[in-house]
Order: sequence, then structure tokens, then C-alpha cells
Amino acid sequence: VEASIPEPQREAWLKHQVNGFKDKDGFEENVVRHVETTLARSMFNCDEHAAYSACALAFRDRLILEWNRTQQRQTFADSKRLYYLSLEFLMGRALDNAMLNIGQKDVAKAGLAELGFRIEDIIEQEHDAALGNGGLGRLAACFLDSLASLNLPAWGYGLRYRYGIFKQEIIDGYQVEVPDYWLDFNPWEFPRHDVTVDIQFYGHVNRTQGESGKTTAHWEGGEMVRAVAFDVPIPGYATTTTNNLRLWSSKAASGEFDFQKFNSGDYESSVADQQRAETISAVLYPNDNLDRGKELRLKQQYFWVAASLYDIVRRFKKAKRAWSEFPEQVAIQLNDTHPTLAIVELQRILVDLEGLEWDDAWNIVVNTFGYTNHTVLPEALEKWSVGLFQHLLPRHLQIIYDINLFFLQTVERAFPNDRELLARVSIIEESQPKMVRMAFLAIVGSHKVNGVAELHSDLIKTTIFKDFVSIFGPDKFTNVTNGITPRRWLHQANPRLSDLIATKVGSYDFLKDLTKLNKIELSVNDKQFRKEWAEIKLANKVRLAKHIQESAGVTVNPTSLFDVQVKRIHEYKRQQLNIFGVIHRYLTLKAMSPEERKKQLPRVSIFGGKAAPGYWMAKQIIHLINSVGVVVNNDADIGDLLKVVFLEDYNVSKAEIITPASDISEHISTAGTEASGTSNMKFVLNGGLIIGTCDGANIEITREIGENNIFLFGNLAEDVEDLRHAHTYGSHTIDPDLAKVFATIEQGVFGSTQDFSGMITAVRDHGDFYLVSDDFHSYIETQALVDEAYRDQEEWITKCITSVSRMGFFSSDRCINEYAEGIWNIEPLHVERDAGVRKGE
Ligand code: 6GP
Repeated sequence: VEASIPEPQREAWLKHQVNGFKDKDGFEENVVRHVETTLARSMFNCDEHAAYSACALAFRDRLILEWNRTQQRQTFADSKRLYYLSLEFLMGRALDNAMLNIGQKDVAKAGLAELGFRIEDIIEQEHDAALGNGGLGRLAACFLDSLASLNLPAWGYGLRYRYGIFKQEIIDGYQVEVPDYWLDFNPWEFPRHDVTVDIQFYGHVNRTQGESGKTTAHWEGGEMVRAVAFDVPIPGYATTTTNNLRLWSSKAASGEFDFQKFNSGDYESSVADQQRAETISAVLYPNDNLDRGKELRLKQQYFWVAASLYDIVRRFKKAKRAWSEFPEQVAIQLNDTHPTLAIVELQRILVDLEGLEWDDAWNIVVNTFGYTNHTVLPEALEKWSVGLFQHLLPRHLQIIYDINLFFLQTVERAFPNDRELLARVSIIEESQPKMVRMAFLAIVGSHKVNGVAELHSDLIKTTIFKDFVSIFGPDKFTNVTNGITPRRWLHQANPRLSDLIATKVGSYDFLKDLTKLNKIELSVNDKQFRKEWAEIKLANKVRLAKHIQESAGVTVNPTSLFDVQVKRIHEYKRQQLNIFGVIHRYLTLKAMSPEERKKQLPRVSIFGGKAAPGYWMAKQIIHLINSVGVVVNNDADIGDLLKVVFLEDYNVSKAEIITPASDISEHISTAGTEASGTSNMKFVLNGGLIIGTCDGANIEITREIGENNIFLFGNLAEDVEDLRHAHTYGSHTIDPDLAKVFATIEQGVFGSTQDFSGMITAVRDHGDFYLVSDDFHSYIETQALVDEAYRDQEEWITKCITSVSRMGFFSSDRCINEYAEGIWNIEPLHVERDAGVRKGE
């Protein structure tokens, strides 16, 4: 690397080479320098936010040095890189994570203390980077952590939204959305004003014929928007590898404003053009598991995909290799169908701009891409109208037509005379209006398609993608069960538990190889260990209780059973089943004599999660939870026996407080609807048990930890279709206990009956699509089993310790290794400090 600096200048450069701080003194020096110069604050007037800023900048300085070295190493090693394309990266806070991954939290803690600050207060100053909705976005963030920690050469590509997911406020029991303007101060990004790409929209296609008679398509006219790169360094845990997350921001391509318009006196409209360009990366669409088909969303997708591909291709071309080697240098993973246009864009670059033959280009494309599906819900499957495509991306539509034509021809050859099959698998849906089916395009253009848990991967093969399994054969379809990073979700969120585990494992190696957790099972009967285990859980509950008091104004007893359901609010996730169950519990308690009540186990039902702003039913669910809380929490008969809390604005940093504090958490989706779920893994890893349906990763969690350690209930995925059919075409009787709950709501016990009528009629009159009534009895019975089990604290702790010890499988490191070997074919770049590089091993 050094040899690349010309000899005459080398000495000067190397002499002044910057190195990050090495110890407490160095850290303090960095912080003070940033306070006084970068922030222009005096050290006599440094508040907590300034101290956070300076501390973050000190860590950023270190990260960027490692980042530079990592990028140089990867370039020199000339190894294959993975590019992870995701419209969402739900990163949360970065400071604590950076300190822990670099291994300098103790240094920072001591340094900050000497400067007059408590590290916890400083960490709290940071605004979450909330560029995602829920599971899909957080998975991408866990993947980045694992990729760097495993020394894999990888970049993430996303959009730099000016507004992340909205902030949720609860006002009078209703959700109110407030914009999340998070970029006021973001020390974690590096603007790269020199890395820009102009992206074309609209226009038309011209064809020219070359001397050889070959025609070439030219996409002309339309308008340009400029993409500017912002880089976010991603530090690996206990390694110097620091990977890159590149986020694109949009601005007008013509610079500050259009001078022609300005000169002709049309200043306002030139500013308007500028603002219109900036709109593309302005806001994250707040829908989870839902496709709304907005034009601006398609613009976002193309803008981001085109900029990323330009960047990837530019990097590939520097090495001057043959195009056929592209898939040996580049793997691109599509996080759901949002980046599917990348397939079309690469084909366009290769054929229109680089002059490759169609088939050669298509081979390269297919060998480059992999596609991960994250849902089977029909309302989430992306479709775009042909008309919109024609207007916005005319050349891409032509390419899609050609891809489809050649694909259907191969289908026709393999399955002659099956016109229905052709219609079913066509990338173009012959509806009114015609639609482009993005998932089908993603399948056709990728060499591997995967689901995110075993049941889900089986379901996609037998339902939505069934025909494609017949066409391409089963090998194209595979499973990679999701995972979570134990760095953030154990070590950072639950430091005391992590430390306790380390005493039994003998080191912190389990953070690099989570299967090492199994060593703690040997200590399951160790009295001291169990005692400390219980103390830690209680301390985490006390902390959450304090947060509940401060944010929701509800006093809860930390020795109660904490029952948590935090995730996006969605009918398929069935928060309505939970709150109906809570009402049933309330009615049962009310019907008891005071003596009987005394024998009951106190419970706190904790909810949290955002509803998409346009999702009326989800908002009703939030309102009902809050309304039940007001009644139950103020009922003197009930006291501590039942509390109902809705935690406002659930996000990553709140999850870090909530997850370690649960006794039981709920993962109760209608069987077959939750592709995987990842918070289920987080809760178990933190010593909480779960109540859940046989859905998504719950099934594999059960297999790993044992069925005695989980509370499963409800109908199975294979029975769902028949039940739904029976609801619609047979007689549909509502569970009698649930009917009592409905009657109570309809009497107005929780306020306006009108507000909640939609939730009731969905179950009673509109076919109960999510099987709330079918599963109600089993749910209530299983919750009773939870109470019973919790009474035996010794047995409960045994279950918790045993479960944690068996959670090794659910590390995102395992998951990323499966992708790396089975789909991306990439290898770690082993790093030896201050020494060279070894490829593979
Ligand atoms: C989610 C799935 O709903 C969840 O079950 C899974 O754990 C997560 O992806 C990560 O794989 N899907 C989405 O958030 C989504 O919007 C289009 O899918």
C-alpha cells in the first residue's frame, strides 16, 4: 500500500500519518480538540450534547482511518465483494456500538468521567438513525455488523433519507406522526461531494443501426437528478475491518439552480426544480409489509439502484478485466424486491452502453444477483403499472419486455401448450392496467432465491413461487434463516448478562462464535450463577419500569411478570389477539372475590410499535390498547394485578431497554404469515421466554431450545386455508370468551364503542381472516400455563438459562456465513494488524 505513494513524497506523508487515539489521554485530547475547534465550543461551556458530539467525532476519526485501510486492503487483494442493496437500514445509535466493537468503551468511560460526564448520559444524547420500518431494515443493519465482524469485503447501498421513520406520539390514546428530521448533526457520515452520479428519468428511446447492422438503443431526453454519496463507516467487532455503507442523497443535477431560468427572471421555478430533485431522497415510506405503488417510490428505487450500479461498475472497470469476470468480482444481494430494477439496469449498461450481446450480458446479470424474499403477504408484493414504467423509465420497460419474452420462450419449450402457466409466470400481469410483477423479475434475474426461515422458504416454494420451482428446478430456491447480531443485542443491550456469561464461557469469545453459549448449560444448577442471573433480570426490569414511569406515567411493580409485544402494529401480527386476551384477563379478575384475587399473579402487559399512517385498523388497535390501559390501570379492584402500557415511539434504542427486561414476549402471528421474526430471537437471547404460534423462526427456536422452554399455541399454517374457507362458506361461531370481550367493548367500558367496531366486525362479520377467534381459546389457556410456570421461579430460571445456552444458531454471523458460502461465494480477508493480507484460509 505504501509503495503506491510516489517516492519523493512518501517520507512526508508517512511521517505525518494520522493514528487514532490509543489510550485515555489520547481520547481526552481528541475530545477536547473537537469541542474547541470542530464544535467551536469552549471547554467551560460544554454540555452533554457537545460532549457527545466531540466523543462521536473522536471515534469517527478512528473509524475513518480503519475504513481507509480496509478499503485499500480490499482493493489490493482484488477479492470479490458483496454489495447489499437495501432501501432500509435501521441502524439505531452508533456510538455505543463503535466503542464496543473497537474495544475502547472502558477508555471512553474513564476519559469522559475525567472530563466530568457519565458515559450513559452521553450515549443517550444520540438520535437514532431510523432509516427503516421494522424487521427488514433491522436485519440489514445486523448483516452489516456481521459482514464487518467476519472480515468479509462488503458494502451496503441505501438512500440517505432526510426524514427517517416518523416519531410516534400518543395523544389522547391516538397515534400522531411527527417528522423525524435527524440530520441536524450526524457525525457518522462522510459527505463525498466528489462522488456523484447523474441519474436520468423520463425521456424516450431512439435506435441507431451500426455498420455491422446491429441496432443500439439510446435513452435520450428527460431530466437528470444528481446522486451524491455519503459514507458511513461500519466497524467490525474485535477486528480492524471497517466496511462501508454508502447512502445516496439527491439534488438537482444543474448545480445550485438553473441559471437560464434565473436569468429569465424565473427564480422561483428554478428553486422549485431544485427542491423537486431533493424530494427523491427526502422521506422513507413508512409502510411495513405493504406496497402502495407511489410514483415517487419508484423514482427512489431507480435513483438509488442506478447510482449504486454506476458506482459498482466504475469500480469493476478500474481493474480492466473482461466483462465475463464480473460475477467473479461482484455479488449483489437484493433485500426484497425494492432493488429489482438493478437487474434491468445492469442489463442496460452491458447491452446499451458496453455493447455486449444480449445473452452474454444476461448470463453475467443472473450470476451476479441473489434475491431474498421477506414476506408472502399479497399486499406487500410489489407491482408497478406498465404505464408508469413507460413514462418514467421507457428503456427499462423495453428491456423488461425482452427479458420476459426470452423467459416465456424457455418456459414454452419446457412446458409446451400450457398457456395458463405462461400467464401465471409472466413478468407482465395482463390486468387492467397491466402491471410489472417485481418478484417474478427478481426470480428470473437471480441465480438464487431465498426465504428467511424454514417454514417461510417452504411456503414460497409451494405457494407464491410454486411455478418457478417447476421451471427452474428446486436448487435455485433455498433457505437462510435470519439471525441477529449478539454484539448489539446482548453485549450492548444487556452488558451485565454478557459479563456474567463471559465468566462461565471463560472469555467473550461467544460474541464471535455464539454457539459457545452452550457452555453455560453446565452451570444451570450453579446457585451463585442463578442468583446473579435473576438479579440481572430484575435490574433490567427496574430500568424498564423507570422508563415506563417517565414515558407513560404508569407505575408498575418490577416483580410482576413482564409480558411484552413490541413490533410494527399489523393485523397479521395480531396485537388485537393480545389486547382481547388482556381484556379477558381483566374480566376474569373483576369477577373474582378479593381473596381469590390475592392469589393471582401480577402481570404487566407492555405494547409498543408504530402503525403505518394510512393503516386505519392498526391505528384502532393502538387506540384500544391505550383505552384499556386507562380503565385497567385506574381500577382499584385490580391494583398491581394487571397493568397495561403502550410505550410511545418504539425504535432500536428503546428496544435495547425493553428486550432485556421481558419475562415473556409475544410472537403470535397467524401461522404462515410472519416470514421469520427476529425480535423473537433477541428476547430469548436475553433470558426471556416466548409465547408464540408455529410460525416463522419460532419453529426453529423451538427445535433449538426444546419444546419445554417455549409456549406454543394456535392453529398450524397447513390448516389456515381451510379455516378461512369455513369462515366464509360455513357457519362461523365466535369463541364464547371472545364474545364476552366484544360485549364488554360494545358496552362502552373502554370508551366510544364506535372507535373499536371495526376490530370487532373484522372478526365477527368479515370472515376473521387472521383467525383471532380460532386461536383465542388456545391463547388464553397457554397464557394460564405461563402464569403457572412463572410461579415456580426456580424452574423458570432453569428454562431461561437453558434457552439462552441453545441460541447459538441465531447469530447473524451464522446467517451471513451461509449467504457467503451458498450464494455470494465470497471469502473473508484475514487481517493481521500491521502485516499483510491473507486471502481465504
Ligand atoms: C419482514 C418480515 O415480516 C419478518 O418476519 C422478517 O423477520 C423480516 O422481514 C426480516 O426478514 N418483512 C418486512 O419487513 C417487509 O416489509 C417486504 O417485507
